[in-house]
This record gives sequence, C-alpha cells and structure tokens, in this order.
Amino acid sequence: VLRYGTAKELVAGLEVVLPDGQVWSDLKGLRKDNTGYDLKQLFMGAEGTLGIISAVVLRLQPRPKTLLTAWLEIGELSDAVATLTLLRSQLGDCITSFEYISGQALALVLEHIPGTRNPLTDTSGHYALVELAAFDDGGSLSRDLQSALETAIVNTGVRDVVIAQNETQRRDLWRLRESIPAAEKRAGGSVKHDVSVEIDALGEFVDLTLIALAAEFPASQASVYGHVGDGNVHLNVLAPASVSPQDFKRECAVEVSALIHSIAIARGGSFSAEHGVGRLKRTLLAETADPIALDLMRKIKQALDPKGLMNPGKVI
Ligand code: LAC
Ligand code: ZN
Repeated sequence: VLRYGTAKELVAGLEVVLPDGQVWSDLKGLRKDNTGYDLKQLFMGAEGTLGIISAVVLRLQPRPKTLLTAWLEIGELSDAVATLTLLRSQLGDCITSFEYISGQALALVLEHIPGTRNPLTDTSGHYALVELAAFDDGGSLSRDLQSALETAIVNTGVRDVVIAQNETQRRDLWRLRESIPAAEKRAGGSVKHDVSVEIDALGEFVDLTLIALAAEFPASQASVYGHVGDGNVHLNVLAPASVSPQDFKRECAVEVSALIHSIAIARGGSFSAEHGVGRLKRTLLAETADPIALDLMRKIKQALDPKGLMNPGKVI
C-alpha cells in the first residue's frame, strides 16, 4: 500500500455478474477514463453484496531486483511515524513496507512460534520492519539507507538497527511480523481490531487507547502491530494472565471493541481499515456511518439488488 497503493487503487477494470444475471464488463484497463461514474469502485469492498466479481484487470509494477530489509528498535510508536517521514524525505518512494511491532506482539511470537529468534536483545521496546526496493544491485540505496538511519538515530528515536544480510535473514525478520496473528491464536486468541486514523495521529491514538484499556480492563494484554505507513494498526487485546482467554472473550469482547472503536471514531478514524464489515461490524457501520453516506449505500444496494439476493446479512 505504501508504495503502490491499496488493492482498490490497483484495479484497472472489472467484470461483474449482477444480481439480475446481467454481466457488466469493463476490462479495457484504461488508466484514464472519465466517462461517467466509476462503477468498478462500487463493487470493490462491497463484499459481494452488489454482485459477483468474475474478472479483474490489475495494474502491475515491475519486480524490484533487490530488497533491503531492516529491523529497527524505536523509542515509541510515534517515533515510527517520524522515522518513516524522515526515511521518505531522504530515500523517496523506494520504501515498500513500514510495519510496526510492539514489544508485546514480538514476545508472543518468540514464545509461541518455533524457530523464531529475537534480532536484538530484549522485547521491552517498540520495533519497526522497513523494506526498500531497488532496481539494481542496491549498493547505492544501501549506503543511502545507512546514512538515513544514522540521521534517524539522532533525530527520530531509532535506538538500534539490524539489516538483513541475505534472503534467509530477510525472511526471518518478516516471519516475526507475519506470525503475530498465529502467535495470538496459540496464546488463546485475542479480541481483534483493524483501526486506522490519520497517520500523524497514530502514536497519540494508540497511547490513549492503551491507557483507556488498562483503566477499564486491568491486566489485559495488548498486541499492537500493523501497517504504520498506512495509518492502520491491529490493536488486539488478550486476556489477563489470570483469566482464561475463552472467558475473557465471552465476557469482555463487546466492551473492549466498543471502547477501541469509539476512540478511533472520535478521532475521525475507521473501525475497519482493511478487513471489511461483514456480519460482525454491520451494526457498527449502521450506528456510526455518516447518515448521508449510509443513505447513499442503502439506495445503491436497493437499486442494484432490490431482492436482497447478494450476500444477505452482510455490510448493510
Ligand atoms: C495482518 C493482518 C491481520 O496485518 O491484517 O497481519
Ligand atoms: Zn493487517
């Protein structure tokens, strides 16, 4: 997303089977086309409630030749945002990933995922995984990255850096990030969230939410990680050590989510940055969406699927 845009931005054409059986097709793949409404955007993210997508034209990008991957220890989450801003100003748009990993999330991975190893010494800090793409052997980008990281150590709270020296090390770093959902599951499961706020507000939002969580649900554990470059974090909440994960989820999931979503929404954020609405968040959408937006969505649903055939009970 950081470099190439969201999936929605990378779709250049769609073919859709409509609820009445007609097939709407626009697979020309034009980069520019301002002839009327952008119909394809209606069907993306509609979760199958307006039609069934049966073909897609994707905008492709050349595959980079070299990937440079670094694991950073930072002082706090807002340092991740500042560091990303700094790296972008020095390195441009070659940054393809910038993921945040809280110490708690890392500790879960190291405890529950066999074969994982901490690249640094402890798990008490905050971490970021950065990846850059080059279209040559990466020699000059590597030098630029090192100098940018030196600036980041002085200016934006970076405390320590590990740079992958080969593909195995690169995969090992990514595994630490990508195993977090599996580690949470092995720890008994979590109450999951997928929130986004305006990127500069991300650090403050997470700090505030963690304070509110600690006050309302003492000793609950937060596993925070995600796509800092997109302003999107997963703020997942695990049971206190003294409570069984099943009991915690049964008794507290609704209130925990209400708390986190209310803080995100109050800050102009989203309660579903990437995973959609489905059944779970349908009521939340109805309760919190802008009334004009909701009215438009209902009219579109009614116009395209008056019999309510498509994926009933989802989204709207
Ligand atoms: C992730 C999934 C949960 O970021 O969105 O790992
Ligand atoms: Zn995610």
